[in-house]
Amino acid sequence: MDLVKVTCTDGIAWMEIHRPKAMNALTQAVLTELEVEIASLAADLADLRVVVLTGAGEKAFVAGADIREMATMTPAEAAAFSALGHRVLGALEALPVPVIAAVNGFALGGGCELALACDLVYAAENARFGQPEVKLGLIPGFGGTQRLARRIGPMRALDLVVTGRMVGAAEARSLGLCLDVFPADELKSRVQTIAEGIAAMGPVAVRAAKATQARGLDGPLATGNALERDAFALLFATSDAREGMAAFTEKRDPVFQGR
Ligand code: DAK
Repeated sequence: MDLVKVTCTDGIAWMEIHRPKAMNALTQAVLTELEVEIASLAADLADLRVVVLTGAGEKAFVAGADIREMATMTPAEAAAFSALGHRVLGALEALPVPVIAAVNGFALGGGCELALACDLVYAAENARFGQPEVKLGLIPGFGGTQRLARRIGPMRALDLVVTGRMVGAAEARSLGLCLDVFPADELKSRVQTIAEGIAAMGPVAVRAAKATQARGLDGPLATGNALERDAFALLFATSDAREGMAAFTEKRDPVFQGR
């Protein structure tokens, strides 16, 4: 245990993958622990506002699935491993609050896929992203052939997947793999400030925004717009929306209750 460390303060939960000697590579044990921690956050959502995922140490966010563990897998074991990864990343993505990746170094293979399952990605200047599975005679197994294309477009995604090349933080930003790049020693504090900014917004509205966008992207635009209309209207039944609009007209800061 203790391969994933979680601390939660004022509604902001930091989850740290903790295997620094192996560049935080994802074993079945790490993924299983991550699944337990995500389920535990999902079971106690009342005060949760934002989740931040990062890696222990200064070198790696996550350098991929653990190659040593994969080296002896049978096809059936590989299928189970891939299913576990998909389940965990799906659970992370499905958390109702925004999930931020603070990429503090290598985000390769399964590590890049983990970042892709996060809503917002920020990187340290020393971060390096890539899907190097083809170098091992493999393809991405935790959604990299799917989420990457959806996030940065199919041509840019396939370039990374078939060349296996690593990109630095600046190129990652220009590709749309991360939103912004910070000096390594500022990454945590900058991401914390961003998380606090989100946590100060109307909590019901923030969740509605995430859910509406995600559901809308799964279908045609007209369906997405209909979902937005319903969610927008529903927010007028919340005291937070009344408070937010009253605070604006009264020229004061809103005090949101999360209902
Ligand atoms: N797995 C296991 N150990 C790893 C690792 C990894 N992915 N990455 C690093 N390590 C370990 C190294 O083996 C080394 O351990 P010791 O030798 O000290 O015991 C330690 O971390 C420090 O690494 P280095 O000495 O190599 O450090 P460097 O700074 O020189 O290099 C590096 C850092 C990140 C560039 C290098 O370690 C590297 O290239 N690592 C491998 C990166 C990689 O190829 N990642 C993608 C993994 S493949 C699927 C399911 C899942 C997947 C695919 C299919 N199906 C079921 C179908 C996913 C695949 C992947 O993620």
